[in-house]
Amino acid sequence: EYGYKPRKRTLIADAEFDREQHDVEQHKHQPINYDGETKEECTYTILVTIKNKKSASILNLISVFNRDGLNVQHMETRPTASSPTKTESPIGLDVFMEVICTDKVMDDLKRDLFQSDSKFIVKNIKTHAPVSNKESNKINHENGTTDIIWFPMSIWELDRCHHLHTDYQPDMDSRHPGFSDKAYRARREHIAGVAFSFRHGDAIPKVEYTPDEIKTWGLIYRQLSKLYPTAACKQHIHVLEILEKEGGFSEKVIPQLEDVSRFMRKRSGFQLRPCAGLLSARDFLASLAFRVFQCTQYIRHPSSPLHSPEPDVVHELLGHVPLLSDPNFAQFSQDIGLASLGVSDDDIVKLSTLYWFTIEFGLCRENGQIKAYGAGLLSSFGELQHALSPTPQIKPFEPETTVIQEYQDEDYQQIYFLAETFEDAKEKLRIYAKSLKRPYELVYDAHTQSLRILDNI
Ligand code: HBI
Ligand code: NLE
Ligand code: FE
Repeated sequence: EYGYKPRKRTLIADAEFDREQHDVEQHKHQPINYDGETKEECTYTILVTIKNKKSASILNLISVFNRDGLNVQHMETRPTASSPTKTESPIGLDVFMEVICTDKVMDDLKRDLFQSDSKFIVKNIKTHAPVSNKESNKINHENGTTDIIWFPMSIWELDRCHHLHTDYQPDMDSRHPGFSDKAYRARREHIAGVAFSFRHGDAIPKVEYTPDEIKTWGLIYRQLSKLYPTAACKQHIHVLEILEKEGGFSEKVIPQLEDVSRFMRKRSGFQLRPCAGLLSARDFLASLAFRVFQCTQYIRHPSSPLHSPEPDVVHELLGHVPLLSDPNFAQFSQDIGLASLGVSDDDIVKLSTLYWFTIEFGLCRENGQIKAYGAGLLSSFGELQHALSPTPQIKPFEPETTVIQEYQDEDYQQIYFLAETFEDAKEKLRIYAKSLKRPYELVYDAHTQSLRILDNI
């Protein structure tokens, strides 16, 4: 039995999740004073639209940023999706900047931007500073404009998609089985370090697993292997067989992510990148758009081997990896990722729910029988049996109804969704994705692993 009931990972919390404020890496060392103002420099992300006027050029904008004490780290432009105001001609330029400066310099900059004769529309300024008691960093802009949310345009930019849900870390929640286990917490921190220092293009560093960790892995591996022949979908069984023959999978060793990633790249073009735990849904889904799966590298606490409320290396390697190595399923996963780029927080919640009931807890039909393809089922001995028992309710997978289904992640699911085939699910997702309000029409270019904006908008 597992005793850990994590805080309900509600959909609301996810929607309200502020990406910057949870960036563990960036503001550990930011001193704040009692006004909540950072004395030190911090990082700001700024989104400005340049209106399509003669006097409003990008050089003009840059000159506003050219000031002492302001360091531009990154700058990117894209055509504006919609008309900045109803009377302007439709095409403007969105400029996304990342700058480092103090509060004081930022205040001066804002003033100058707002006073620049409305050549520019300041859409969004956010700080990477910790929670401050300033109301909000968002700018309430003119009617008719919407925030354009930053998203990665290339696989290299996934280095910025690492915002963690800190409340699931073993040192943040007293109900976590590893909370009072100092050695486990230290271990988790060490392995988190690998993820924090990883940059796209690096080989994933090896983790030397301890005999106890390997014991936990072996125990779960043996138990699950008994259920797979009757419970797992054929794609999972097929790839796991190959992983055992060629990929070094066995109950005796925990496979290294770099080796597994190489295997996946060969089979479906998916690859792994190490992450330190549960990420924000937006970051997690965005990486799928580039066929990158953010993968934890630590193993669950030995006190609850047969069900873990959070992802761990067992869940990723036995649950996700076999299916992500299947080309059809890989395409379905990438499609969810592509659908998520730049959409509203509400739509992110819907796509997370869709992800939850398919990639995590999906059931499919096979020769008239019901099988599991969801990774959360395939990595949990307890829930896999539960899902295929007569107890839970089973509904057909239909994006419109699936995305609004409520769920909890404290315990086994009460409801599962049944897909006829991956092909069928993919087609339904494609139609659903079209209905989402998108800032840009995007196409994925597999050669460069980046996105192109279609210029017919
Ligand atoms: N982060 N590392 C990691 N693994 C997940 O499975 C995961 C996540 N963040 C968000 C998330 N899943 C869910 O919100 C999905 O429904 C998208
Ligand atoms: N419950 C799953 C397991 O025990 O492996 C993990 C689910 C992660 C979302
Ligand atoms: Fe998962």
